[in-house]
Formats: sequence, C-alpha cells, structure tokens
Amino acid sequence: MKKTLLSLLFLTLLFSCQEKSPLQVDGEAELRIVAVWNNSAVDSIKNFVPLANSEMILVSEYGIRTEYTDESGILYLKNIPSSVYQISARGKHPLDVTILLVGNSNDLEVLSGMQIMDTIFTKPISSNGISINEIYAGGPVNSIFFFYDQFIELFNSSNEVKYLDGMQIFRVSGTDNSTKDPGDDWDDDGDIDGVTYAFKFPGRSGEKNYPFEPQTFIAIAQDAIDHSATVGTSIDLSNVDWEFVNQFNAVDFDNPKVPNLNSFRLDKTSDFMISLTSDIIILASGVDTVWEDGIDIETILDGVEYQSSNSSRKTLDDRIDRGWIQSPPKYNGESMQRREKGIDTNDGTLDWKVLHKPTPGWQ
Ligand SMILES: [Ca+2]
Ligand SMILES: [Ca+2]
Ligand SMILES: [Ca+2]
Ligand SMILES: [Ca+2]
Repeated sequence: MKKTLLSLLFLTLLFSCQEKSPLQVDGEAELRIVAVWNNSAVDSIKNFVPLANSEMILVSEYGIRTEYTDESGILYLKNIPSSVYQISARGKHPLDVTILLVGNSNDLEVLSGMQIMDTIFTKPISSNGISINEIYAGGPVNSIFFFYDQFIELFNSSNEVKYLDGMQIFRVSGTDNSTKDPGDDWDDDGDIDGVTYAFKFPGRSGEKNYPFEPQTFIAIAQDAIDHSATVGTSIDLSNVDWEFVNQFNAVDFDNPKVPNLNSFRLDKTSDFMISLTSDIIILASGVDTVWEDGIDIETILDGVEYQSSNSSRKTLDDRIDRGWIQSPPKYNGESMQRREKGIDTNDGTLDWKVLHKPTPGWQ
C-alpha cells in the first residue's frame, strides 16, 4: 500500500508538470483524490487504508462543492474549472464511528488540461475545549437595514464542565495605519492587535460561578429580544443564554431575564455589533485583561475571520486560524456554522459552512 501511495505521489508530480497549451478552454482538468487513514495501530503493514464514503469539500473561487469518495476511498472528477483548491476529506473512523477523521490539502493548483492526483492523509480530530460554533451576522431578509438579531454561539466539546467566568469576546477590525491589519501581531510580541470591541462574562478567569455544561451550546445575542416582532423574517432571541449589553450605552436593550456580557473597553458605547459580511471574532480565556496592548495568543481559545469575497485578504494571524469563512450575502437570513459541532482544525475555510437558517443554541 505504501508503495502505491509513493507512486501516486510521483504521478501527482508528473501530471502537475504536464501543463498543456494555454489554448485549452477552462474546465478540462481531471482530479483524482484518495483519502486514507493511518491504520498502523491495528496493522503494521497496511499503514494507510482508503477512507471509503468520506465527505470531500472543495473550496475555490467558484464556491464550495461537496462530493464523496467511493468504496475505494477515491474521488474522481472530470471537467473541473481551473482554480486554486482547498480540499478537505472528512469521514467517520471505520473502527469507531464516534471519532472523526479529517485531512486537508491546501492550495492545490488546478489548470486546464491537467490530470491531478492527490492523496489526503486524514487524522483523528479530538475537540476538547470551547469554540466559537456559529456566527450569525448578516441580518434577516429585509429592506430596512435591520441587523440587530446578530448572535454568536459557543460549544463546549469537552466532557467536563467548563466555566465562563471572565471569558472575553472581541471584535477585531481595527487598523493602526495602512501597514497594520486587524488580527495581525503588529509588534511581533505574541499577541494580536486591532481590538474594536471588548466584552466579557462576569467575574474573573479561574472563578467557578458560570458553568458551561459539556457537549452543550450557548447562544449570545446582540439583544435578547424576539426580533420577529420587528421584522417578520427575523428570529426570536428572547430565550438565549446570554446577551451583550454595553453598560456605557443608556439605550442598549437589557433583558432582565438574560445575563449580560458587559464591555470593558471604556471608550466605546457601541453594542457588540459586528460587520455583516467581514470581520474577526476572538474568544479568550480572560487571563489577559489588558486589551490595549493586544490579546496574548496563548490566552485565545478560538478565533475566526469571515470575508465576503475570496479576493479579500485574510489578516488574522495564522497561529489562530489558517483560513477564513466565505460569508453569505448581507440581509439574506443566512448564518455561518462549523460543519461538525466544535470541530476546529484551525482552518476556517474548510471547518465552516453557510446555513440557510440560523440555529441559535443547537446544531
Ligand atoms: Ca445589546
Ligand atoms: Ca440582560
Ligand atoms: Ca494584553
Ligand atoms: Ca447553531
């Protein structure tokens, strides 16, 4: 099997070099991808075994395409358009369906006329912490510029109770000057800069007053109101777990039945309003309480960037996430969520998908 793989890799190189004349029209490339998993713990000879019926997600400038490998772990596609592809293979572990196997192939360049072979080596993914699981930013279907029904959802994918005390949620969209981008480490000192809004759960990191039960979600609303009363196509957020309330803003709505995350950026009176189509959201432990000099990377639990167009430049530091989510159009009622709850391979491009309807507190 190993030998076969080596020859596959060799063929990949060989075919990659066979670029044909530029006269050929777009869409004549062929792609043969094999997904494999490492079986060495079970069988020391057959190290890599095909992953049958696994989901294959292909992301390119043409959008996101989902296919499946066959019984031999192979996906064969003809007539695919020229582009640079990010490809993710995801499947259930053949010996334990509770384990997800994930492998990614990044920046695969496909040109017309090419026959490309690629092998994706999948690995078991364990998720054992708190992650940002859904971002609903774009607003419902409406023509009055209504987007106050935004929410962020977290998931505790561990098997233990975690505590929210002191945890922080940031919007990171600030630039210092033309050379410094949001979510980048401006001074190369191990933190990310560009904090626009800084909100936190009550208390301090290490305290244990606000439990987050294992394998559960929490939804945090911009305002915990039944927004469908204002805009019929919107959603009811009156029963969410938490809401953002900027205590320096006298008119920010405060549902007394829903506990609050307050602002700790004293110079801002805005509610936690995020861009409808492109922004960076950071979740941090709360150990670093000083946002002004940047958020220490080691305290960041999760961070994601979403962008409306793949010509936009990703600016979030790669140590937080290597990819970015392609956001749905604004005022379209669509949301962004992880493909599998809590599963974070630190590649937002492949880990997330667009939902036709938001799902606050569930998946
Ligand atoms: Ca609010
Ligand atoms: Ca409240
Ligand atoms: Ca800091
Ligand atoms: Ca959800």
